[in-house]
Amino acid sequence: MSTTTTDKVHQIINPAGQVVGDVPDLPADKMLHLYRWMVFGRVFSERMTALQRQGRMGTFAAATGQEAACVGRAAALQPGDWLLGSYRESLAYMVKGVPLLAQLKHWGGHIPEGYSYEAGCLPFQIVLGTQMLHAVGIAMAMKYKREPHVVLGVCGDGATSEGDFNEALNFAAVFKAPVVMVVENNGWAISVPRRQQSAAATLAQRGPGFGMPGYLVDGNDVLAVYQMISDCAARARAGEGPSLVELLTYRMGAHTTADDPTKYRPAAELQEWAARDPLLRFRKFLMDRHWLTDLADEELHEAVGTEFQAVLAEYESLPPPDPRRHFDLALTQLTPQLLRQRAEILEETHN
Ligand SMILES: Cc1ncc(C[n+]2csc(CCOP(=O)(O)OP(=O)(O)O)c2C)c(N)n1
Ligand SMILES: [Mg+2]
Repeated sequence: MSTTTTDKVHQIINPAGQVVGDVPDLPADKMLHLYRWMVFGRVFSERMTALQRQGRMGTFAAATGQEAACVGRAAALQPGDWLLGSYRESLAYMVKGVPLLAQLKHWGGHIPEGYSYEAGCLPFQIVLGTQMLHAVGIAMAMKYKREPHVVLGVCGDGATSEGDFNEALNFAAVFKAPVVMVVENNGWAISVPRRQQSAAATLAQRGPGFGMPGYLVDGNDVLAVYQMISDCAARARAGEGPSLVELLTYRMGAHTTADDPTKYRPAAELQEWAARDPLLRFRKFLMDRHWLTDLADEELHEAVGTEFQAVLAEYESLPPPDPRRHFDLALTQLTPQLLRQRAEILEETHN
């Protein structure tokens, strides 16, 4: 396996919706399945943000603008494969099989929720980069057990500055772990821009330094993401070792509902990326092939909204989360400070 990297960005559909690469051989219903998930992801991020503003949901991390990257990578995996990510992985986890209700419960403060061992997804990691170590660990277990599966470890551009990210890549390369390491470069780590994160021209360049190939992919092109992750997963499955894939995308919204990006981000940058919206270009691709019409697209948006509302109603009929669990599941012995906080919150919530 070559360990060179190329600065050429892998792309199949350009921002204008034109085909510029080899389209993967997928039937129309599979293409529409990818699109449906992308629309679902957009609606999910919008509604969750609105719910948080109404006091009906906890702090939430939207993935608006990152739908192609999330859907493409998760759809490329097979049952038995694992997908490990951070707080921005909700959509990808749902594509992999984590139920929407579990996501609502997670963001609404019910713990432990938001993941599923059956679907191959561990709890979101909040401590940046740690999931990359877990991904390599699971991959090594699969290798020992000779299981024909792979693990996808996903982190952000900011997380690449963590020691854990670099240790995980080194170990994976040395021991040829069946893992694909994905960096979702959305341009920002809260208020820190990508250029202040690393002096390297691309984050994909790190791969060859560790002895694995590194690839740059247009993360707003769902087919390019799907194909690259499928190819890297196939190589890992065949015992050819890990790869590093950098998905170039953009965080169109705030870091979380607790953030205001207008304080640090130029509006022109957002406009530039809005023109590369992943949904618009895939929609055009599907329409050019007559696989989607305006009417079918409208119906799809409606169906997705109805699906969200139905599960939301189920979620809102549940009793509120028990705040005791946040403390009691974290530590067997609470510190005096935590004991005090526990008592305070019980008083505030009349538990
Ligand atoms: C080890 C660690 N340091 C700092 C933080 C605080 N923090 C939370 S999110 C974040 C930015 C992460 O940016 P990036 O990795 O690019 O992911 P994104 O949020 O853009 O998806 C920081 C610094 C943390 N959670 N963990
Ligand atoms: Mg980022």
